[in-house]
Amino acid sequence: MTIENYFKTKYGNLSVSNDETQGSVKFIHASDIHLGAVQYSNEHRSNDFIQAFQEILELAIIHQVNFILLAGDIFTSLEMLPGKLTKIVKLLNEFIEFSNSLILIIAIEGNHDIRKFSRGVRFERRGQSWLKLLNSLGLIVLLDANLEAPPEDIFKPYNIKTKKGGKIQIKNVMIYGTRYLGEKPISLLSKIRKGITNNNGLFNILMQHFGIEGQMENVPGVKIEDIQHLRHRVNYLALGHFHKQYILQDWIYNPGSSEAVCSVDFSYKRGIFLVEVTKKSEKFTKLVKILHLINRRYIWETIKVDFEIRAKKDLEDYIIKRLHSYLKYLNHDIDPSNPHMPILYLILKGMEPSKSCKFNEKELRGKICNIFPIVDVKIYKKYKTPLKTLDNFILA
Ligand SMILES: [Mn+2]
Repeated sequence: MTIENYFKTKYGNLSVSNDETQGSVKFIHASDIHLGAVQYSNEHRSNDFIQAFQEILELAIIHQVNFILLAGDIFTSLEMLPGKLTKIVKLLNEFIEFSNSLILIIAIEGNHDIRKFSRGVRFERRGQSWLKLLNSLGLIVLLDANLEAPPEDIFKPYNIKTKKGGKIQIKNVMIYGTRYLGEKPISLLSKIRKGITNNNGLFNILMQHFGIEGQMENVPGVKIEDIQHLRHRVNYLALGHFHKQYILQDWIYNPGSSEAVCSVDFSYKRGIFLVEVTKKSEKFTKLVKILHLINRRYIWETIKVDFEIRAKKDLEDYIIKRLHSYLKYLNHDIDPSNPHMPILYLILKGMEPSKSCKFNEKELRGKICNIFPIVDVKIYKKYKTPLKTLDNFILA
């Protein structure tokens, strides 16, 4: 993962060139990479998110795309260790060098890019993000619009010198983008429509960070009927926000998160889109392919405790004995940085063990990771509440 000159070492024979004779435009659409996520405070798990980003950059080289779209939540919060950011900056520098600056990375801010939780308090000072830093270093193109301006000035062309703007044209594709507009962006979306030039002979992409209502249970989103007015001006709505992948009405695209940010994400269809846009006799056609990323493997196991255990050590021994039989198929000869080494979700069921069995979860996780080729364990206790015995009634 921290190999020097990663792209050169791996793809030295491949050269990225700007083939002007090619009539089509190719791009990758990814979102919700959540760089900086420290899942279960595990170092290997936190590297998985950078690894997923590296894989997106690799796929851009392999497929020789013209640009990469990152539709928000590229970072998981403003809290980021310098070592992690150094890795990301180094990766971007190497990518730019290897691709001869021919593959632009175009991004917008998501809700996570601007959020910081410090000692449980939300960080309120607006306007800062790691994406702004990467943009000022010239490593990415960060788009944002001025929604207070008259329609013709809402989206100014991105200026390479000032590093500001709300739209950028690459061949015959125009990409528009804004910052995160909140959970209810409806009124702002009609302003956005006015800022998008219609019938310009270009393929219009709009990048936004919001979800469509109904695509994820119990998660608020924008009603699909409320964005139909954009359809006449936008050929491809590049969304981010919901970690579950969906494609709607052949113009709304949400790739899902690149890695699983929480345990439920593992069950969602997720990945990135590889899109090819071709113009033939004044009409655009697009071909959208779903690419899957090599994510961290995961396994769920359930252990039922159906007899009375009185000592902590007995409970731990029992769990480890059961895991020996469940996990014997796992390969012990792989390194934890290898995403094939799984994360274990362990459910404990059955009778609730007595108070004397209360184990230190961190300690048990450590023990399990030492014995088995497991990168981390997350333990869920789903015990039955003990039945009231006749004695309880008498004492009560
Ligand atoms: Mn997200």
